[in-house]
Amino acid sequence: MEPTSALLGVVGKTNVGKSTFFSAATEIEVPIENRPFVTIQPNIGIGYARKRCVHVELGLPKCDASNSACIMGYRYIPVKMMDVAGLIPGAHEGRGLGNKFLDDLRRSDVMLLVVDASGSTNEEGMQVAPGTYDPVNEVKFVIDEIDEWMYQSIKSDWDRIVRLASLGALKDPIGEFAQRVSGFGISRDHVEQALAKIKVSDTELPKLPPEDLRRLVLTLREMTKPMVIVANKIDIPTAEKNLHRLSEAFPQYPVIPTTALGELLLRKLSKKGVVDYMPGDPEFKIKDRSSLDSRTSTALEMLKGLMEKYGGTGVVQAINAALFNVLNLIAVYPVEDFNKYTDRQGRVLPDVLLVPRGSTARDLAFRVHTDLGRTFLYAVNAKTKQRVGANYTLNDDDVVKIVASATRA
Ligand SMILES: Nc1nc2c(ncn2[C@@H]2O[C@H](COP(=O)(O)OP(=O)(O)OP(=O)(O)O)[C@@H](O)[C@H]2O)c(=O)[nH]1
Ligand SMILES: [Mg+2]
Repeated sequence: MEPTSALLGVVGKTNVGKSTFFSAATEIEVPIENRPFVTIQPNIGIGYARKRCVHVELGLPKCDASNSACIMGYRYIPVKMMDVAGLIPGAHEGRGLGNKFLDDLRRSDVMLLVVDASGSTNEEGMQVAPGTYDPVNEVKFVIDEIDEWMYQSIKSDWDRIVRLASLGALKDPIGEFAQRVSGFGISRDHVEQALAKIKVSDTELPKLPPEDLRRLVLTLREMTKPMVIVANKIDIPTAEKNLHRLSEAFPQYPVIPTTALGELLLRKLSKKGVVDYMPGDPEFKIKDRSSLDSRTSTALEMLKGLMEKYGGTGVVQAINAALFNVLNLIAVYPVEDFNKYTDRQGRVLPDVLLVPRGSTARDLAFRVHTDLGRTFLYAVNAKTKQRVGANYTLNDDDVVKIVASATRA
């Protein structure tokens, strides 16, 4: 299955459950331990967002999902995830494992910032009595370290720009700057918008004092590395009181109550056939009680209550929040036959693509194939059977046939 083009980066303090979250989401076994700095090399895998499949709305008995899975009417849409080493305060000065490893996340589109909402690990990731460390503080220092990482890497390129400018060899400061930061997924548009936001003109750019460069980098980070706060360890009672504190302190980010440990347990037991659970469900059923020891039984009882309260374990909910709320992506189903909703091989709704809200029919054509985009003639909205033009703005769950003069290679 081809994942969507988005990359989700899993970041945070050390020993808060990043790898547990990653493992639960991707079903890849990775080292997990209750001590700081277990992860050193990044873990890369595919996680899934979940969305009601459009075949249900269309009244079809089933679909032939191919680039994603459709289970019980839900589409599981693959997305690339990367879990990296953990941070501690001062990482930018080389403390702990430093912050250089964040370079692996340069191209990430959104970050899942995992925080120990229960406050049972201190700044250094060492275990402490639950409720004694403040997760608001944790999120603050992690964001500061991310900002510092971005600032330091951009600053070294910046010094080269300043040198060019002093030699009178800088014709297009914005273009030069944008090119140097493009590795972060920052475009010229982003740079222009950020400069407008901090009220700096392009000619002033090469002469920016360090504080203003810092503001520019911060603005660019906010624009290009949006975040979801994964408030993990909600299975520990001290987490509850911190949830609204986190939301209050960071109103710009969704805060998703999560038990990565709970999701991991459910996926394992579901594979063994002990529980009936689909990732992202708000509940599960125990199929085979006899195979459970008393500890697992008690854990499941507690998990049941938690999931009722929060609507699930939070793992799939966090991925959904990242893709649908933060990145504002919508699902679109390209088809060949707009009456039968099939592709050329007669498969029903095989593919779903995630595109930014506001994308047009022509944008979709380009996503399917460059030739289709270039030779686009018109599209058909399969739900209404109406013809639409290149500038038609796609809606979530649209089913679309693209008609172009060059057929797909
Ligand atoms: N109670 C509870 N413990 C959790 C949860 N998620 C992870 N843990 C525990 O937290 C500890 C650290 O988990 P990891 O997933 O290794 O943490 P990490 O953030 O990847 O840590 P580093 O890679 O070392 O920075 C382990 O003992 C996990 O079992 C959770 O939701 N609830
Ligand atoms: Mg880890």
